[in-house]
Amino acid sequence: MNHLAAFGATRSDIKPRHALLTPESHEWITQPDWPGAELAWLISPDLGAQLAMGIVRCAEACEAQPPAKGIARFLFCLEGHARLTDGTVLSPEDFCFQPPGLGGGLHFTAGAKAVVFEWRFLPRGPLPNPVHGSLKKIAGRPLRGDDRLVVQKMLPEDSSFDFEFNIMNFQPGASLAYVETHFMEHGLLMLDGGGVYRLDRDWYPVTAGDAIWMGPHVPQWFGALGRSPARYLICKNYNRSPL
Ligand code: UGY
Ligand code: MN
Repeated sequence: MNHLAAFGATRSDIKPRHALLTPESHEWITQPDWPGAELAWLISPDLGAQLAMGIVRCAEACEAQPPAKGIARFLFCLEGHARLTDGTVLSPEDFCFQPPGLGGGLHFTAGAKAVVFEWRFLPRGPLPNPVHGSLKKIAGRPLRGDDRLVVQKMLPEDSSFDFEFNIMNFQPGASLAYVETHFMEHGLLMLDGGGVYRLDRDWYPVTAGDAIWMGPHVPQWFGALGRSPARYLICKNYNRSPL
């Protein structure tokens, strides 16, 4: 816990179109459909977002029931293990995608921690199949030819998917090439390192464990600082028209 939190300070900042959610302000809850788990929902539709993003932690073994009707789920394992209904075991840096009504629940071992995303899936034709994988097996691609900024795409680039989930890897000093503005939203979790995130007209120092919501059209830019690489997991509603 950040000692300044005892004096009412936090780096969290909730604005109408973006939010920075830092660990000292996480509020842990329990939920009947996640028996035994504690959840800190960091992004939710109450903010104006089209997605929910949270951290789940399990002091003892715990469960997640399948998502509600029409809802898809993506989970990235941070610590411990999660088991899918088909017996697949996810370890740290492994992930799974569960389309609505497919993929079932999850079982977590004691000490497990993961970041979870849920959203109302936009079906166009047949649903994609559930996906699971391991980040270490996903090849990285330089973004716009910059080999100091490498993207790993965890889901297939197939138009049946309505969201993408990527890992962005920045060498120290690397940055996004320009200030992006786009109608798609983002949910983001810093995994390693740190830097400065520009959101709208605010510049925030960010570090591992920080989460960000970027609403539609929010001007956004990141520059990695320090001596070690910075890495974040980012989701984006894509493969869709704005109308
Ligand atoms: O895919 C993206 O829009 C990504 N480059 N945005 C970001 O990192 N803020
Ligand atoms: Mn973007």
